[in-house]
Amino acid sequence: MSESKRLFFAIELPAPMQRQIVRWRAEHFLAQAGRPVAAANLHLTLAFLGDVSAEKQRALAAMAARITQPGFTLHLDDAGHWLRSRVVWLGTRQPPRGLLQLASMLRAQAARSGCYQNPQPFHPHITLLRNAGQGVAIPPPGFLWALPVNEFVLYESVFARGRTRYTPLQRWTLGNTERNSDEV
Ligand code: 2AM
Repeated sequence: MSESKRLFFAIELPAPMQRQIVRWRAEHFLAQAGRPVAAANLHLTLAFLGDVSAEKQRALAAMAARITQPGFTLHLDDAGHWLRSRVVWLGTRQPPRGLLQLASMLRAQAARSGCYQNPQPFHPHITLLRNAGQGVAIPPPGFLWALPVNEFVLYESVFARGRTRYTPLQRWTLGNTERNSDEV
């Protein structure tokens, strides 16, 4: 039997945007505010899958390939701090319908495949800091990044030598009636 992988579907951020966000984070948060997520790991999760066998991964990929919907633009114009999970995040005040639809579809497919899905509503966010203490001040809105989203990605999460790395495994184009997916 093949080994399972820890997987999730997400929206990838282009490297220049990851760098911009990291610069903004360095300007607005003290070093002790929390543990910063590495630039290359900044992403927006659509559906977390957990530990998945190769067989289940193939089934999930086949279902993902059947999703047909247009792309959308995400406006990152909000930030917040979840005290319970100790996460400081970047997000959007008005999630586009396409984003909610995509996440809902992927989450439903994951649930049908037996991947546990958190019953909490989907809160689209990009985790900026982990282990953030109570007193972290969130910068006032006044920033905005517009991200055209034309694809979604299946990532593997690997924890090795004290670091987490997210590796894209496969990607699917949105706004395309011809179904396609690219192995990365
Ligand atoms: P987080 O950033 O809010 O912690 C890879 O770990 C991605 O999957 C992260 O974006 C993480 O969200 C998300 N994730 C990890 N465990 C999860 C879980 N049990 N339920 C939902 N999302 C999870």
